[in-house]
Amino acid sequence: MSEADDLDLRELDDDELVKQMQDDLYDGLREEVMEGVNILLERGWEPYRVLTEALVEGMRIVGVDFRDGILFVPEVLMSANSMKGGMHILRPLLAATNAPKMGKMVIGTVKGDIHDIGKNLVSMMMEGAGFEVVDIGINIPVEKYLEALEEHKPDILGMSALLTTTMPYMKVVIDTLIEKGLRDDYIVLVGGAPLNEQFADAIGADAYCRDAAVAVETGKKFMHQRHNRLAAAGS
Ligand code: B1M
Repeated sequence: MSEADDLDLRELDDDELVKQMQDDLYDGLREEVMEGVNILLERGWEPYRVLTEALVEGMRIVGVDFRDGILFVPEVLMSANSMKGGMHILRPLLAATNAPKMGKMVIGTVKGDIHDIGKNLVSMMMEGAGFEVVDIGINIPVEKYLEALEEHKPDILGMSALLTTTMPYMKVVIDTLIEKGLRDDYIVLVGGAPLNEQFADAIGADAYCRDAAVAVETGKKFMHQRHNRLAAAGS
């Protein structure tokens, strides 16, 4: 019997439980992570707090040991699977909203890149803020972005990249939009751990979003500007 089997998560206080959940995420124990999420919610924690303090922080720790060669792909996949278990519980809570409809976003992770946890979080939080989100998935080539823009006619195009080798592909997408005379039809927001504001400026995106909360604020800000411009043009 493992140590995790012996432990009754309900006997832990909040700080101990959060620490234990981060350890369980590290060890890829999906059921335990999900149980921890449910206990924190029962104790009155806001879904966003559970997400950031227990899950996102846990995944940050995994990332450090992955970088340092202590954890390898199979283990990190199990951590990712545990994180997704927790997100599965939080998703309807974060997406439940009475917020007025803000606009529509198409989002995908760029070609060559299969990281999707950050993108999924952004999608959830944008939905929670009243955006309609069309998530077109991972490893998305420019043609698929164009198809989705044509089909869904969003206000915002969101792109995610987690690798230094894949982030330049965002420029390929933006340059193609420029070539086709479509660039000004969309607000282009980009995000992912290796990006920064200078990179977003350099590739011609409208803004870099450090995290999902910033993506929501930035999306809202640009939608307000867009509505004001349309109102001014109509008056
Ligand atoms: Co990968 N991986 N990985 N990985 N992985 C990183 C990114 C890495 C930094 C790890 C490390 O070395 N420390 C490193 C990249 C190094 C670099 O490029 N400089 C790396 C590597 C090297 C690799 C492989 C090449 C490993 C290998 O095969 N040898 C390989 C590449 C596969 C590929 O894509 N082609 C690989 C594979 C994997 C797994 C499959 C095992 C797994 C992904 C599982 C999945 O996503 N379903 C994985 C994971 C889990 C990670 C780490 C540990 C965690 C990423 C994550 O989910 N973070 C990561 C280390 C790290 O980032 N610290 C790492 C949690 C998430 C909430 O944060 O994704 O940053 P994040 O999203 C944030 C913001 O960035 C922002 O908001 C989000 C929410 O707040 N944001 C956006 C993100 N996208 C946005 C889009 C927007 C707006 C905001 O649009 C509007």
